[in-house]
Amino acid sequence: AFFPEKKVTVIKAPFNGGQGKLGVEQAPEKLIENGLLDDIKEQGWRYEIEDPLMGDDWRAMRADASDVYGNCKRPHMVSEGAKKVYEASVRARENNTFPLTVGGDHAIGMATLLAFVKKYPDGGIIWVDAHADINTPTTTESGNLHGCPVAFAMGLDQEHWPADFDWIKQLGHFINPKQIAYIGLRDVDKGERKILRDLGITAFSMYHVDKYGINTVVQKAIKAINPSGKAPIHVSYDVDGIDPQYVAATGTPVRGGLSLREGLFIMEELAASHLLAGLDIVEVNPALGPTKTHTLDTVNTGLSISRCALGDTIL
Ligand code: B3U
Ligand code: MN
Ligand code: MN
Repeated sequence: AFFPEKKVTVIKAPFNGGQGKLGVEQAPEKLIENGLLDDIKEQGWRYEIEDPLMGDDWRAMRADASDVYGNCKRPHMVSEGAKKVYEASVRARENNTFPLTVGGDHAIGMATLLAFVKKYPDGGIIWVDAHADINTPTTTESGNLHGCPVAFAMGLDQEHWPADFDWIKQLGHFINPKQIAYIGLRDVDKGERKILRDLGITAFSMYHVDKYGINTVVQKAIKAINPSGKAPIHVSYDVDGIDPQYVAATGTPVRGGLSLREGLFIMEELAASHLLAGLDIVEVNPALGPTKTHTLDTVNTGLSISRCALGDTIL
């Protein structure tokens, strides 16, 4: 087991700079209010909390209209947020605790992935999402950096990075295209498709989930990123991978997603494999539920993902 001490580091990442909508920064508190920490204890883990974004004026950073680079929105803010989450994530890895990073928007995924591969250069990554989040500063149409974290973690298109991201170049490591697999894709931009194809990245869209079933898809994904069968696996879980009927309170819902059970099965299977070595839960936006019930459903889905990851939910 990778975590003999059974200790979680809950990394709060109330970050909203990777996209345009306010409210996603409320998610860590909402998840905690609704039982995230109690669940962790209940499942036999100890925990500590890291709050790496505390103390900075993110509101002011967000309001800074000069923070643009070409098409990219708020590169300085995103770089600062990602750097702090990276540092907290590295600390958790050094202490051999299980990093559970709670966003916030998905821009911080570049940080958790880079910290993961610093510790485990041959680790595997599963990215659950409706979107591929592999736009580069050149391909992004929206300019929202939560659509780009995988490209930054891979070091793609570095010549066109805003200078704010120099710290990533200086780390001396990136993730390799062979070590990531996607599940749940259904809204992939043209430029992203080309990147996925050119780099031969393993990607299971909703078509593949329907065609093979979720169990086969998870087995294939694990095999693709972890040929030895022994490497640790980090999951970056964008809740919009799950269908909006269960997850309405998110910034960019896309119909035709994973059922709640398919979404949870991914985590149950990884927990059962004893390879799971870290989890991000991102893009819950409590401000966007059309009703309170929708918001609570979404928050509860986030909590279920965490429980399936950390616990024995299989009986
Ligand atoms: N690919 C689009 C849309 C998007 C990506 N991630 C989310 N939406 N959540 C983009 O903006 O890059
Ligand atoms: Mn998404
Ligand atoms: Mn995402």
